[in-house]
Amino acid sequence: MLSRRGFIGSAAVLASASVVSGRVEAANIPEAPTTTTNTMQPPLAPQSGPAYQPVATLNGWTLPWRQNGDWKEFHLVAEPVVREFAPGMKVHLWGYNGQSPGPTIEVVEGDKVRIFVTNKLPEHTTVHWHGILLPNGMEGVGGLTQPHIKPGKTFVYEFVMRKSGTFMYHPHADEMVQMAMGMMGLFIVHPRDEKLHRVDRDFVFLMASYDIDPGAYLPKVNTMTDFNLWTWNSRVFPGIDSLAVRQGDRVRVRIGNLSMTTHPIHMHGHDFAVTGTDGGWVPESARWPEVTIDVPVGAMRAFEFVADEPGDWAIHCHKSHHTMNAMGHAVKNFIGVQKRDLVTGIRRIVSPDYMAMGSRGMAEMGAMEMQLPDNTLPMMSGYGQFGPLEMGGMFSVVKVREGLGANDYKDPGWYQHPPGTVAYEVEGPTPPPARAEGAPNTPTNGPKVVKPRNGGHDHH
Ligand SMILES: [Cu+2]
Repeated sequence: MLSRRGFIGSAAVLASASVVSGRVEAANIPEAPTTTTNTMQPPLAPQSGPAYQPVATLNGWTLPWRQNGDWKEFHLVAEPVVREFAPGMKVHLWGYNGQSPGPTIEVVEGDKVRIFVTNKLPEHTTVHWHGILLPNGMEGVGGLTQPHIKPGKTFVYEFVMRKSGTFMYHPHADEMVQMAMGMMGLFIVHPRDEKLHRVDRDFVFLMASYDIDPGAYLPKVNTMTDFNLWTWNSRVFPGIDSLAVRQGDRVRVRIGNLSMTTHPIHMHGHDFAVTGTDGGWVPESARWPEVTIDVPVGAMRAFEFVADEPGDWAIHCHKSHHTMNAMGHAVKNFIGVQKRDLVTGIRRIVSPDYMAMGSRGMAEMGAMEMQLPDNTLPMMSGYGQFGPLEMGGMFSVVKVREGLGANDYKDPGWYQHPPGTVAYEVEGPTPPPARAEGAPNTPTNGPKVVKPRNGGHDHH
């Protein structure tokens, strides 16, 4: 049992004594819990020590630990896993304890943490504890600070949590491949003082990107920029859990970015304060208001707000291609082109399945039942109470409701709007759409622009 007195009074003595005992105990490897479920597991409330508010890992879970003397012991197993990105698509990834991302590790400032890492991958690995202050030899850079963990071997990491905050873990061995294969997890350290940075709900997720050909099960690991699936905790909309919030709750969202580009995460309906990075808590006097927070590559951001606005509020990456699933970027802009007139001819030449699309934008694809290869998600999908959402990728909904139970994270369904508070249609004459003079006419583009007969610059 961890005691506050022991930590504050004799931390140095305990640390040196337990390094010795650690070597002895290392042979006694704790069991490694595993899960293959895609739905959020109930947050793991602390059984001893400070009564912190446990984090809610979207579509994920928190790794149970074993108390062994002064040490909290965890066991991570690096291994091949199958992750469903959304119903209709499963991906062969590498992860930890049955899932990608791996389970969230959750501890308290001052804890002595011992993490066993077993490698069941076909190649060597290490685990780097991103952002955590620890002895150099414990930080997991293969070749630099430790020998690699060979397949079949188990290594032990031991360190004392010197500060609270929002961190992550990932390999520092064959990184390009191992991170492209989904190896990553969250590492949350709660303050020892229960009242510090206290919130009622604390959501966490990691952002990643994958390049998976339609119909394929394996990401292309060499892709540098042209990814086609943008994930939160290795899930895409509509497969991402909604964030159920009780009206009036103080809410924190912690986001890490292990993809290859930045993600400006935008939340509707509230403004929030940026309260933390993987470097620590932002001092109260330095917090700034936002509705969008750009999360740089290899970084974490935490923001907080009071959920005082009931409703279904979108939360999403503001790069619009990141709220879509795999698509062909080479598609031309056909807005205004009457492809319908050409389709019979094209079908004769190209394929009887050819479809005329894009003449009025791409929204029609949100509701279309298209023939897709097996194990492929539509470019955009998902339905709300008013129709198709035309989204994919990095998109979810913050559902603020009156009277939810504390720690009730179940999807509360769609928001019941009070009468007279939904945008509505009116009828009446509207002006014709604008069109540049001289641009070729198509019947869909409103009134004909009449060209002057002997219009000055036309020569024949
Ligand atoms: Cu993005």
